[in-house]
Amino acid sequence: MIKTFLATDLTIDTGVQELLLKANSEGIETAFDRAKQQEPHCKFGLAGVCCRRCMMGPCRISFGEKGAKRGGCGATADQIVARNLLTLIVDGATPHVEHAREVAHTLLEAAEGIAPYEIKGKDKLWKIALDLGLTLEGKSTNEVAKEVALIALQDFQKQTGVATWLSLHAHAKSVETWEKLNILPRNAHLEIANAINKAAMGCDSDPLNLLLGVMTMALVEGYDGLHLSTDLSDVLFGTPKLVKAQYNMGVIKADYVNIAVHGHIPMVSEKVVEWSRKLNGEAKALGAQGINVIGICCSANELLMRQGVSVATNFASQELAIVTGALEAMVVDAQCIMPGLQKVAECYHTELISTLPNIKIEGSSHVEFSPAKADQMGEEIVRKALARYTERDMVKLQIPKGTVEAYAGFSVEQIVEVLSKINQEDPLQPFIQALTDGDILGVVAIVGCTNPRVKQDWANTELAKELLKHNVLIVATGCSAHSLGKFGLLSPEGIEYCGPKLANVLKTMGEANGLTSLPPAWHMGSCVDNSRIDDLLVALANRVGVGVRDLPVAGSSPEPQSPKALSIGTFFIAQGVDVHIGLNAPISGSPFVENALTGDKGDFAVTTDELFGGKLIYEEDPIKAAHVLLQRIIKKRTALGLQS
Ligand code: SF4
Ligand code: MSK
Repeated sequence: MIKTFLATDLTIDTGVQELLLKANSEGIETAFDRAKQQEPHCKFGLAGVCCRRCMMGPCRISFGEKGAKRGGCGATADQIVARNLLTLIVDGATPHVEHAREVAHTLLEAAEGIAPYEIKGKDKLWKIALDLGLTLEGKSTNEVAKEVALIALQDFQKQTGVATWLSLHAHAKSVETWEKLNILPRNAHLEIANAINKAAMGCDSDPLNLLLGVMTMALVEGYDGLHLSTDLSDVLFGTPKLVKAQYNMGVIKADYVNIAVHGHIPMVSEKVVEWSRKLNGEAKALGAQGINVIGICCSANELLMRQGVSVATNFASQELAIVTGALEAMVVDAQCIMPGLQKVAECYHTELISTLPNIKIEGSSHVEFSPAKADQMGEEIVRKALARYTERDMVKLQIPKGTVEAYAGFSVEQIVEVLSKINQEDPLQPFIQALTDGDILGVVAIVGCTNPRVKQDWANTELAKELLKHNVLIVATGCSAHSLGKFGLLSPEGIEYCGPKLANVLKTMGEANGLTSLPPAWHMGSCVDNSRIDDLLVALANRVGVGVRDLPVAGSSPEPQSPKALSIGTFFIAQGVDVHIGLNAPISGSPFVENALTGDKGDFAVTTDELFGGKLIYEEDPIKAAHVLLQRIIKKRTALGLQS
């Protein structure tokens, strides 16, 4: 428990600070305590030089003159680090690939009338169908949706050719690069199996070949993870539009039945919202004002973007939402769910409910999701929450006060619509003009997590503010977007942090759309919605007639926690986008791997900077990181002949 350090050292979120003190006084341990208990972290693990791939080991490579330079099988540090990185990227990409497959399967069953979901995103469906070369004439929505879902599922089966979702979305110049390097993926499952096979004991021991395998996995992540998930979720639930909601623990309401949704899978969270609305009257019969659904992590993003559901908190403080004593239920599906949640829930009346058939939590309740039985799941979950309301212990109730207004819903379609109010004929033109003139110096995507190893929300917000000051527009996803939301950067008032040129652009764009200004950071969605950022970059590159690698843009994950942050980052590096991380990837034990990813063009035998046009930048100080990104953006502007 927090004894030897202060809550103010752990997070800049004052609501979380208040709840950390409450947890401490009640004897409850959280991720912030456990992270401290793990210090100091194993230096071999941090450097990526320990190997557990066979029972001759585990082996580890020493850093100094003395000690082992090879594992029992003869593997070197370069080989071990490259193999570990490959499986780490598989760990990052696979949850998104499963996410995408589950959405595709749900769409298929919805189209067949088996799953109770209405297809809300008809425009998106028609667009995807046309892009796939399907004919629409004489076909019903469900017939087209079925054809699209079946083609999507081929991206998990086909043995030859290139993954269809890559062909749908990738920039031609990027594809040319990937083709030359022979790294184009065929189907997601095949490439995951191939990567695990490459990394197995006694298989691939060529560090360069292993790194090319990393880039193939990054493309699997990008297209059969991110893009496929976003596209088909938009088909099922609609494409996000500008929406206003609230942030912070204060969105949990004392006089309501509170249900938190946490995880990533929208089929689960959408049904919880639907059934909460249907059963709202039953909460009133219990003496509550109604049912209040609030979000955590990326389930929050999915519901915020499409339904305007408010957000309580992000990854590092997920357990603290329960410490308010006001949650009747926390519903979880997949990814980023801390096993520690159950122990905290047991200290309160909160019921932790897992939902996916193959993802269960020791000690929690389980209400199983399947596409066909989604309504039964939604109703049962909400009824469980209603039943818990009367068990609430009022002595333990403490909800930090105050919320912050935020705008979200910046899908590419919505951005185009916003810009079309300035130039209807050519909506991207005003944006490109502002970039060309330097009124927008560049665009940086701040994405990824919060991590109890870093002061929560601090690096995410400091980096954003420093870039805004230099007229760099921010786009954001994931838990980083939540950090920005909590501190007013998703609100028009946030333009106080912008340099004058960027502030003017945002005011002009906002006023054309009935707002005082657009927010300085555009919330583009959940982790899988990094696909939207990719689509925006491809659209800009196509409109200007350059490659994505030429654009004055970059990505950053200042507080990464999940391997997903690394697999997404690697996907953007494959496009030629520089990516900053605020905690190091476990690669420093291999000069070859570290240089390949972080070196400049011409620095080493092979660098991603040389092959793709983008590289990995590791810097813990967010202000220094902002300036490294600014330099890289200015370098790209100069190459395009633009003033800075
Ligand atoms: Fe050791 Fe080689 Fe086995 Fe790894 S694969 S544990 S380095 S013997
Ligand atoms: S939920 S991957 S902590 S962003 Fe997408 Fe947040 Fe990172 Fe999980």
